[in-house]
Amino acid sequence: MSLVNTRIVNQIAILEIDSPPVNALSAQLRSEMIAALQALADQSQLQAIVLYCAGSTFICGADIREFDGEPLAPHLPELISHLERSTVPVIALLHGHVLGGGLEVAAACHYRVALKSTNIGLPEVGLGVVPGAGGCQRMMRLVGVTNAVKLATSGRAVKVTDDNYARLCEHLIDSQDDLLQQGLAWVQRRLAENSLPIKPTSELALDSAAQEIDWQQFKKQVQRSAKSNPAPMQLLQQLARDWALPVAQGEKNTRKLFLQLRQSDAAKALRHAFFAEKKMQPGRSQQAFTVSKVAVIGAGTMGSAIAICFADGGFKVTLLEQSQQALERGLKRIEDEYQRSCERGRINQKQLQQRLNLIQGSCDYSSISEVDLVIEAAFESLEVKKTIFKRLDSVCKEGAILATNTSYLDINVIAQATSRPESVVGMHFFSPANIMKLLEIVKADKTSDAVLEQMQQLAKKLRKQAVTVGVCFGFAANRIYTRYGREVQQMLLEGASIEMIDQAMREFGMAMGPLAVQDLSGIDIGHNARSQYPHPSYDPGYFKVSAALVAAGRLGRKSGSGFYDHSQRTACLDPQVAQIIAQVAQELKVEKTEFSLQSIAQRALLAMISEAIQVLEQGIVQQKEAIDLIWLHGYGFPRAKGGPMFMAQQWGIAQLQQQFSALREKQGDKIWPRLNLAKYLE
Ligand code: T1G
Repeated sequence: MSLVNTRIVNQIAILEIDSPPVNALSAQLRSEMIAALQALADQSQLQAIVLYCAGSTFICGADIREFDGEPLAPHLPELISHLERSTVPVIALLHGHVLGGGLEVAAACHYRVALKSTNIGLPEVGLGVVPGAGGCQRMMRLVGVTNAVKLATSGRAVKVTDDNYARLCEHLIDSQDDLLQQGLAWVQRRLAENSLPIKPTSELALDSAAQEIDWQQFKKQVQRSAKSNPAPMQLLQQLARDWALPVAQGEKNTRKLFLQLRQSDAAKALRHAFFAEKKMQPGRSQQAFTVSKVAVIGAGTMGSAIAICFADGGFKVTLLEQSQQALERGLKRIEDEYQRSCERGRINQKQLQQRLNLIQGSCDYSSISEVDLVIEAAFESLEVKKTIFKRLDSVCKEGAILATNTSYLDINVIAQATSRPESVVGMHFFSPANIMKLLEIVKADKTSDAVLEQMQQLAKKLRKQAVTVGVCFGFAANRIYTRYGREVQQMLLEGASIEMIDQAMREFGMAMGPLAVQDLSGIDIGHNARSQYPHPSYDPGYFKVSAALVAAGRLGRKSGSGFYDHSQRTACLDPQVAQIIAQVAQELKVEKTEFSLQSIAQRALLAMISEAIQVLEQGIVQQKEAIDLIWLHGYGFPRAKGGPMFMAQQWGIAQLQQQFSALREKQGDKIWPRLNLAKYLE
């Protein structure tokens, strides 16, 4: 099937691309575009060529699926050259998402006309690569060096109407108008005025302001945002070196870097994350979305952040508390959070007020009788939740969905407290709920498919990464996170120091060390949740360090001390904790192990992988991609490492088997069970 159709109207050639779903620049598309341009080169009467895409978007970029293999001819620079060297003016009509290679194609055309709703961007660094077909060099000449460098090193898309980028397009069209019709009319007008000269982008001059670029400032910004992804910094260094070169030379240098990076581990991991997110996206829904009014029970840290989530998504929210005092504390917390977002420029004052107006407080259950969805975010106690759900069941209208934000508790037991178990579901948010993207949708035994469908659609509207999980202790995310925590504490007992463990995981790329996280969230939270379940008899050291710290009143930041001493502004080590750990290790007669930063990180990852495979084997999640998305979006796992299952794939079955059996030798097969690795890893 041809992807490019050419027709000529009034001596203007319309080269229409139609390669669903997003007009990605596959080898076939590049080849057909070049053939179409070559065929047009012989048309002497031609006055212009208009490049236009059918469907929801202009070319969205290279076909990322080609990156795992060798580069396929014809290569994008060849197509770019045909466009730029055309003997008649080429005008790109832009809509949707003009990204990566798509923007490189548009920048190589002589003119651009766009719908005002169009987004433009160079997201390549987010895939661990860099623009490989002169996009940086041509954008420098079209929007200025600073703006081009910012666009390429941030990887973030901007609106085509953004003040810094509006000069990219010679003409902007209202979004509800017909792009092709209006675009052709503009071309015809300019031709009639004889004001459509050919101006190859690569021959345009660089702006004089480029001399004053503060490359050090750029470096600080990139260092802050790039985390463990090397591509942004490598691109910045490349551009700082050769921004002033002619396009051909600059493009050659950047393409060389692109070809190097596309096969890097980071690029493979980032591509894996991209496609895992696509695979986990819900299909087109057959069911109408019926949730509009929402209630949140509990105005504590989680409840108020969940209320913010919904207000951010445009939902009316009733925040219900037992006492006026608790309610006012929650509303104040929400207002403060919105003020902070405003100060950081994430929202403006008008948006702040709009969102605050969506959230109403109440202490009266009758005020939520007509809501479509309730999210309970009360104290993590089964009895408290059963009481609340019993009351919700009697107050809420028929068909209302009753969700709980519990992290660990058995939702089947909570559902039994109601007469509508088919409408009971888990919506497990991750703290801070208004920031972390992960949302675990917990399917209890009787949760209906219709309710799950509503949850999937709701997650999309809340811009959350949804993963549907089954009921077990900690569901999928906290169950694997608990296993990670257990291994960290075991390493403490075997002699690894607190600072070494946190340093090892930070250097691996986690946002924070696991023990610093414990102090932040409160050591007693996990301790109390675990105390509601029997202690595994086969694991004598199971969170014994946490138990000893809680017994000593060391709950973390909130009590002034935990794994660290928080009495000063900066957390510091406390010899008392090392004594507590040594005491517990001695009582348990734990054998000492020599650790390196690398071996600590590896052991932690092995624990995650082991538990993840058991979670898959027990059907708590259905796809292995779900495990990686849980860690990327719920716990700050470094995206440039892909996730625990991606890393397991990279290590390979043989190495994993060897590592697991060595640990099984020491700690037994209950803690390190034999696993069917071949079922989940190639
Ligand atoms: N290549 C291959 N497949 C792609 C793709 C791409 N670039 N973009 C999307 N898809 C698939 C996606 O997997 C899904 O497949 C379907 O299209 C619909 O996507 C040379 C080197 C454009 C904003 O990074 O950001 O150019 O699940 O659900 O919500 O220098 O797709 O249906 O089987 O996301 O409307 C740079 C990535 C590449 C853009 C549309 N470009 N794509 O969002 O649809 S590198 C990108 C997106 C490059 C040059 C460099 C989004 C979108 P399936 P979707 P959407």
